[in-house]
Amino acid sequence: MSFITRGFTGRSRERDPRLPPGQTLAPDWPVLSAGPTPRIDTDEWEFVVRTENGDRRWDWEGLRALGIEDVTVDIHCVTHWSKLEMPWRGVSLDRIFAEVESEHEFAMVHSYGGYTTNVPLEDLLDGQSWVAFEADGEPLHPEHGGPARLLVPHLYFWKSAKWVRGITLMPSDEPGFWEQNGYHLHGDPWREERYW
Ligand SMILES: Nc1nc2c(c(=O)[nH]1)N[C@H]1C(S)=C(S)[C@@H](COP(=O)(O)O)O[C@H]1N2
Ligand SMILES: [Mo]
Repeated sequence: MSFITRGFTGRSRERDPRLPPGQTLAPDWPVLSAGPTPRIDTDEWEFVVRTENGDRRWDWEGLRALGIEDVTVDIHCVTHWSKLEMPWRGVSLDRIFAEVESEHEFAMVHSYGGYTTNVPLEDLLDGQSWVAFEADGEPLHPEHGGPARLLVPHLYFWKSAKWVRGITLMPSDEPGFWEQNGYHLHGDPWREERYW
């Protein structure tokens, strides 16, 4: 009997199992940007994948034509806030990389404004990341990375580059902007890969 009682009281204090260690729920959606918000018109927007074999380029309509997906995911910021079950719309990186030939296995993600972040290709493919242009049922606000940002929800949110403009594939892993400033090279929230 004492086992059942203990289990019952324990449960009421239990953390939401969807929250990684050290995270708490955000009441709203904070804005975290290292610099000013760039304004990019979708008429001028382009997305470029650069490899050892050259560049592959999509404009706004061309990228969307690859196929738009609706996904509902949890996001986790290294500054300890999370948002659960957020609806997003975007194009899977699987669809983009289906049109790219490369031997390289590491990606540097580039943003309008100069931000960069590194992600191994194995964390971008197989339904794990998107070029996203809607969240919470609305076009992405410029402060949140509109017109388009990367979405890699299984890694800390600094990997989800706002105002994304392309990806360069590399033969080995190299640190991006925050990674050069002490953030972890990989950034798995379930292993608390925050800093290094
Ligand atoms: N281009 C760019 N992307 C970025 C950042 C940035 O400063 N510039 N900040 C990162 C960090 S540290 C976080 S936590 C999230 C914040 O996204 P949000 O402002 O939409 O919440 O964007 C990430 N992507
Ligand atoms: Mo962050």
